[in-house]
Amino acid sequence: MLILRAADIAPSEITPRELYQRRREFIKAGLGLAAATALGGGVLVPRSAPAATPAAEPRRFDGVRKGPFGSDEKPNSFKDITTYNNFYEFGSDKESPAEYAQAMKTRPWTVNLEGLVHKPKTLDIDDILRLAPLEERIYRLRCVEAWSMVIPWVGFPLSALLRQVDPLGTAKYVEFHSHLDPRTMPGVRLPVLDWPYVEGLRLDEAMHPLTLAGVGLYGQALPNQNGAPLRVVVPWKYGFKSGKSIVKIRFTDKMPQTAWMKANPEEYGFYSNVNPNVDHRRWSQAKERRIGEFRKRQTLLFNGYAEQVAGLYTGMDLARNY
Ligand SMILES: Nc1nc2c(c(=O)[nH]1)N[C@H]1C(S)=C(S)[C@@H](COP(=O)(O)O)O[C@H]1N2
Ligand SMILES: [Mo]
Repeated sequence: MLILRAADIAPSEITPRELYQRRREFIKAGLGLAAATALGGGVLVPRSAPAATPAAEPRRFDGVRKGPFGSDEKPNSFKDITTYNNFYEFGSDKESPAEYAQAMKTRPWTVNLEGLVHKPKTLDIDDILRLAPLEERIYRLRCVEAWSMVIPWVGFPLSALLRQVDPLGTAKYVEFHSHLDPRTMPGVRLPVLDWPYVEGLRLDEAMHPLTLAGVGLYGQALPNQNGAPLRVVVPWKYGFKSGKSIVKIRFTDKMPQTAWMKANPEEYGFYSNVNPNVDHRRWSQAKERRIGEFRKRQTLLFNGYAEQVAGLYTGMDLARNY
């Protein structure tokens, strides 16, 4: 996900002159563009900017039952999961989201469900939390950058939320729009992506029983840096397909133009199913490093969920539909 150098931004996205001018603004704003390396380069956000408000008492969920499809692997620690994050709106290095996302207000919070549906609705997050029994599901998360974690999510099947608006027969895709607030999100001052962060799934992928509306982890409400108060969790795809802090869900008949596809269509395809045999343009996807380990693990087709999801792609060339 490292499109941080001016040279990496598609020329169609931005002219050199614009970039030069905007770059000067970032420098004035104290947001230098750090040179990126192939992996792990990041935009440095000054440590002084928005004052971190003390984290409110985390909300614990009662009566969370064990859901299906859980991995029996040992989850990463709460600390790893909440301090090593990708949430570019809060800066593109792994530590920034834990600090800056504390300024994001997650109440009141509504989610608009619109587009090709019979009953468009705006739902309050506290009503969404009551739509379906909450489940714990321990899923692997495989980032496109070739690291992985195991996360004990709390959530419910996303299908229960999507059904609220009764999609039309013509709806074939769903778009997920993340919250955008330049006042609390220092990362959006950088032209890394065309904000807001937009992701998308085919409707059948979004309705699949593995796909979660994620609302928590380790038995408590999602920390802001993990996408509070509502995020998507699609465990067989690279992590960037799972948008955080969702405010809008739009049903369409056209394949959505996602933020990463717009930024670099050669590197980030619409499907982005985890696949050890289809390399990223700039690195192999055959192996991954589990956060907290040194040795490399083999990456599994569909991140180990082939039994559940391979049928969604019958007859499709996975190298072409990357
Ligand atoms: N809105 C938004 N959603 C996002 C991202 C982001 O930068 N912005 N990063 C994605 C990437 S690349 C990954 S790997 C996962 C990371 O989720 P985690 O920090 O909860 O582990 O969130 C995804 N969702
Ligand atoms: Mo990622």
